[in-house]
Amino acid sequence: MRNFDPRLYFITDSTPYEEEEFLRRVEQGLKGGATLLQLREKDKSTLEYIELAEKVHELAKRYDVPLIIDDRVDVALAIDAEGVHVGTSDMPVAAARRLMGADKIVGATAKTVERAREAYDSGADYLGVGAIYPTTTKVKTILTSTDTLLDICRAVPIPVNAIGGLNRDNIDILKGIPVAGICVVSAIMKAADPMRAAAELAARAAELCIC
Ligand code: TZP
Ligand code: MG
Repeated sequence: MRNFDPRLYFITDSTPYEEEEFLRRVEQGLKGGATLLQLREKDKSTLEYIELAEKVHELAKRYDVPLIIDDRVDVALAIDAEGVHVGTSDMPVAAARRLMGADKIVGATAKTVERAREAYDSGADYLGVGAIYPTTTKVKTILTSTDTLLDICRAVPIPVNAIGGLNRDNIDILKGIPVAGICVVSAIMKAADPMRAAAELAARAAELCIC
């Protein structure tokens, strides 16, 4: 697995934007200090997903930030992305690891200690845990308590990131919980100034997170 810094994990959502504006916002997030980037597309054809992923990968490489593809191992392999993220109803972690190989990053969603242990045992490099707060991003999720988040952090030796409704005004809820980083969509993607939002979050995450 290649090295990665999970501190500020920026997950994209292209839904409301023309491609040019979407790519501009992604670049602003990278410029502001996102340390890890995920392309997350739910409604694109395979061809559209690959074409967008290639463009986003070019940007990410310019900022030396690893690109993770949500859900689609085939898309990740097709563009030689640095990794893939699998959710609870996506491909099993062990299969994703087999297909991606040992050198790529495989991330998984976990909402319980049991799932976290299973994902770790199956070869996951990091976990996303949440939703910590209700989210406006399109996702099938349930709220995860900070107690469960803490239990998961203690249960596995890989980085654990908190996700869901997090922004600069509410991430203090993570104080005292040994998360490796935060994952955000809206807090950067929908910000009036995505670069500034990312910079503020990066600074807050650096204070809060244990990497
Ligand atoms: N998984 C759990 S919550 C979520 C995902 C993909 C969306 C997070 O988006 P936002 O806008 O940061 O709440
Ligand atoms: Mg998924």
